[in-house]
Amino acid sequence: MYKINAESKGLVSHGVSACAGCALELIFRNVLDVLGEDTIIVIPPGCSALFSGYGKETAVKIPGAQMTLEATAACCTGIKRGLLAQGNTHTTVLGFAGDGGTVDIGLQSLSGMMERMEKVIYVCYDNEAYMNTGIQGSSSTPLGASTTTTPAGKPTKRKDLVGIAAAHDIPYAATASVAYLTDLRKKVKKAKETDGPSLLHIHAPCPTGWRYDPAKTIEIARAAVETGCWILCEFENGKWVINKPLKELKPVGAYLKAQGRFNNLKEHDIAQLQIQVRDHYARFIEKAKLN
Ligand SMILES: Cc1ncc(C[n+]2csc(CCOP(=O)(O)OP(=O)(O)O)c2C)c(N)n1
Ligand code: SF4
Ligand SMILES: [Mg+2]
Repeated sequence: MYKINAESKGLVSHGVSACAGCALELIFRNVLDVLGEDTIIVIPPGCSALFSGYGKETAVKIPGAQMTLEATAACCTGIKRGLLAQGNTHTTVLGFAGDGGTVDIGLQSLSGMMERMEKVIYVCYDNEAYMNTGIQGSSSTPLGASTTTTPAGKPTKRKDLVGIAAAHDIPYAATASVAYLTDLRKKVKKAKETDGPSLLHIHAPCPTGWRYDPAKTIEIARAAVETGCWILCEFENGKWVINKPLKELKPVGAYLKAQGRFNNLKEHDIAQLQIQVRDHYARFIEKAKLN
């Protein structure tokens, strides 16, 4: 039997094993708080798996399974189909995976789940690297960021996960940020009410891997949005919406310089990144206008 700390409030106990200042913890608590206890969670290896408990202890007060890194979405499908076979249409099935387990290793099973239009909520908390195994670069690591596999800075851009979900024409996909918790919680609620697959891509600043002061997690998350490095958007029933359209983006320099993983960037690299972020944002606005 797993032991849980039943005295703590909410569906996640206190005293979890995440690092100080970890955004994943905030995401985990808020997502479960909105979804409620009639939820089954599937977690692959990664920081969220250790967060949820190890050995004979768990921090999470709902049923769940730890899956392989490849198969979160496939496992969610199996659980959902099993519930439906029992006549249970009310229990929410939630996949909760990191960026590596989503945009790289679990992408095939996620694609299959979306193509089959399974009624599953899939949350990718994105700390922009394989943190749990020693900060290796993933295909969600942004251009220029130093990781243990890209020590001189990642030479390529990141994948666009919400764009990939939209290409499957699922009914609801969105990005979110811990700096905008009301918006995040509203999106989780929408995902719960969606009749079909929904995907939430949530920015998860990680003081350990990004090398910044753990007290600054919300500041860093907000700066990512204000500079256009993380765009808050929704793809709902075929239409794109930018949630906080910005007339002017803040310069990326302060955001990058606050994080040790960008220490290797020279001023001309930052200038190049600035152009790339502005271009990406402008293209996104054009895409939303095409609705
Ligand atoms: C197929 C496979 N490759 C590698 C691993 C080893 N592994 C376990 S956790 C992990 C990191 C996962 O990274 P991410 O999904 O981004 O989650 P994070 O640790 O950043 O929270 C890796 C590579 C594995 N379990 N399975
Ligand atoms: S390594 Fe990063 S994501 Fe993982 S628990 Fe620590 S702060 Fe959170
Ligand atoms: Mg990760």
